[in-house]
Amino acid sequence: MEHWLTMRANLSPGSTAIELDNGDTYTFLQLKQKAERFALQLSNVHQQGHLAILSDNTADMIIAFWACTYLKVPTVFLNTRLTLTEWQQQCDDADVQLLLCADGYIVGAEHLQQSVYSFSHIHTLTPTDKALASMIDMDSVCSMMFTSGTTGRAKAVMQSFQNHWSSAVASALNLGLMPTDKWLICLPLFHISGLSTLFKSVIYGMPVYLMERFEEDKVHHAIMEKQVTIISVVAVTCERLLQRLGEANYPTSFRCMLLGGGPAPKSLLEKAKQRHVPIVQSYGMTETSSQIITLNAADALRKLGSAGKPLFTSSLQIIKDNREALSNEVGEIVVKGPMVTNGYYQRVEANQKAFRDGWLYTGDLGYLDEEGFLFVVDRRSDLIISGGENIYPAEIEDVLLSCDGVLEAGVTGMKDEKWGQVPVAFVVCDSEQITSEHILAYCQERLAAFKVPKRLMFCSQLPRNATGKLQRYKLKEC
Ligand code: S0N
Ligand code: AMP
Ligand code: MG
Ligand code: MG
Ligand code: MG
Repeated sequence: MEHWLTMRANLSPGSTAIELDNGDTYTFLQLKQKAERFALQLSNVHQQGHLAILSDNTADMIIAFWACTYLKVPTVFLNTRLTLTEWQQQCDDADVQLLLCADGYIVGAEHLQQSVYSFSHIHTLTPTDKALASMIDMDSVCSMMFTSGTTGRAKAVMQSFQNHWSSAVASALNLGLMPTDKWLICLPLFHISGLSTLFKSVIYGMPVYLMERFEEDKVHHAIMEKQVTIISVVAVTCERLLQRLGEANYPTSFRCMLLGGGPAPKSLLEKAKQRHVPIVQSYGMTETSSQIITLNAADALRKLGSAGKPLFTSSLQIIKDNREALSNEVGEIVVKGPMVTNGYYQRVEANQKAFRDGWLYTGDLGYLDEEGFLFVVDRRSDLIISGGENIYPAEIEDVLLSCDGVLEAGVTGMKDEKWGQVPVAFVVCDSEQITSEHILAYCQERLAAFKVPKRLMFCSQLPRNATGKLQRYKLKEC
């Protein structure tokens, strides 16, 4: 296929591709020209290998990403909330050779072993005369993002152009496409929730309204005043927007608030219903290149609480004891479709476990009602989701165990008003001298702030089964 951005710049050169909240705009032609120029500048310092981007949502980040596609280089997206140790691990795991970052992150990122350049530095380089890609190889890897998967530490999910294409098309076949559509991005572009909107923009010829990060006042203002028609949210940001909305109503042109990334509390859905907020519930993950199951607007109220039905071209099964579950019987959610990843980068064992006969075993639990609507009842084993960010207990336990004096550690999620869930830790220590301040400070140096346990409990032993395996679900009884 011809390069999507090139094709779009030919078809709709003067249409808006990006609108920023400071009023700046870029047309598709400008975006293509800037991406091509950036690619040629970048080719001075990038010869081969994967390239990582570390940035909040900016136009430069979008330009740098499309530039990578013109160089046929897979982009590894790093979460800005992580620590240097975590970035280093992910860069190493994903074989990153070079990292590009927003100017604000250069001071931290400079300590990485990879070559590191700010976007501003690349802008100062003289473009080379390298030949840029005119075509897209649909089967090649376009992007990589880390997620915890069902078990173990973070793994890089490889998303191909085919995956992104299929996701964007399947979404449009469900939500429809209006000439007036403008999709607001306030979720991070380093998550698929944000990134997927960039493909929709170029494939549909639709403007995105880009925010550097989520701020409820600015998002509220944009929905009220800037003719935004669609926004993607997680439960926490949805809640904050509904608070901000108060007794008011959004304009009728605002047609979809796509909610995903974790469980949606029934109370939140009820509140949205009262305020006539057009919530569209969905289920999806990094591995499915965004939503794969979505509740269409027509069923939204009738099936409140359901994540919906598979998008066109995808399939869904509930598997229990190696057979398809009956209606209303809970089992593992298993999905298939052209938007599903081919696997985790260099993780043979994890791939064997997650993919069987072309189906992705998600590790999440759910059931289908008589009409085939999915209800998600529990997430993948042990996964904690805090404000849409994944926290895998084993990762925190490893850090705790590496702290001098900590003999045993167990981490579990606890319900939290603000974040949905937060991690709490239980430790067994070899002396009473060791303080929780010391242990938490140790964690802060090594873990993103949202992963640092909100509470630390000292115990004399942890719940284990006969073979000595930690029983995390029993931790709360400690
Ligand atoms: C919720 C967000 C916006 C909170 O960030 P905020 O308010 O900007 O916080 P900061 O100012 O950065 O920090 C203030 C303090 O809060 C702590 N903190 C920040 N985030 C969290 C968090 N998540 N949990 C706990 N604490 C947090 C900071 O550490 C700081 O603390 P102190 O002051 O102590 O230092 C932000 O977290 C956010 O953007 N979350 C959403 C991330 C996301 O997009 N997740 C989805 C991932 N999943 C997918 O992408 C697959 C599903 C999917 O594709 C999808 C999902 C949603 C919608 C649509 C789709 C789709 O299918 O298209
Ligand atoms: P991520 O790992 O960041 O890609 O997030 C995907 C995970 O979020 C899924 O595997 C689920 O555990 C969870 N999730 C996504 N959508 C829903 C939903 N509608 N209800 C409950 N959990 C969800
Ligand atoms: Mg360096
Ligand atoms: Mg994740
Ligand atoms: Mg903030």
